[in-house]
Amino acid sequence: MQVKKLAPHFKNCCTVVCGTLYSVFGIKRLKNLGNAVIAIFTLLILLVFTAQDAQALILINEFLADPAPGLAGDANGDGTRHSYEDEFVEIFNLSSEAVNIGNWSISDSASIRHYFDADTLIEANSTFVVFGGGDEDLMPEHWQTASEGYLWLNNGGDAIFLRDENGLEIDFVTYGSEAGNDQSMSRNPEGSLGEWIKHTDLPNANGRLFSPGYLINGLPSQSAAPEPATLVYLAFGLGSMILVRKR
Ligand SMILES: [Ca+2]
Ligand SMILES: [Ca+2]
Ligand SMILES: [Ca+2]
Repeated sequence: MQVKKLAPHFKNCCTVVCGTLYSVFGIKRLKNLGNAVIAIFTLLILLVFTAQDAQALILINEFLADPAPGLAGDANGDGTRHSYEDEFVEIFNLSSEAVNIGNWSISDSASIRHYFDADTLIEANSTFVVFGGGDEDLMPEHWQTASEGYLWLNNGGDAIFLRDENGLEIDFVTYGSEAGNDQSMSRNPEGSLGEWIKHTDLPNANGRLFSPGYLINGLPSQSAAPEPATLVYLAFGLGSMILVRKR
């Protein structure tokens, strides 16, 4: 299984560089019109990259390709076990701000299986779940059903892609036959970029086959993924220190 990680690091570097440029050129000689233009320009770039960083902190956290037989496989809780309707993909917002994922998509290896409703919000440090199907009247607000029919997650191996409204890949996972064991696959720790394991192997799973819409062990340590705001403050602080030293 693989996770695309390079884009967030690149964006974080750009955020620091832009923030420092703004602090040095934008504050020191603000009376100079040319430098004022540079300051505004770099600030706009900073804001753009900060917004994109928030998107980069959305990840695929859990998926169920193979619902167990009988009611044990009724992941969407509608009282019926269905091979395709009870499949699901759970995503997680690792950032400290809500993110609009309207018109984002989920695909398998064959085609797009779901478009998120317009203006869908995933709250900070929260999950959002897409099921293959089921009775939407029974579902919480942070659940949706696949807009294009089912999710069609093959039990013996497949891929899942999460893309934004522009088709930019936010996260993906590829898997093999390990996902065909009557239970979901989950990140470990949950809500992180950690390894994928069988759900029952999660700490404190206590035999639970899935956990759509929540994390069994609560939020992971935030140290593995710096908040965008932290990076912005760091950049401004560094720039200000340089400015003071030059005065
Ligand atoms: Ca399946
Ligand atoms: Ca069901
Ligand atoms: Ca879960």
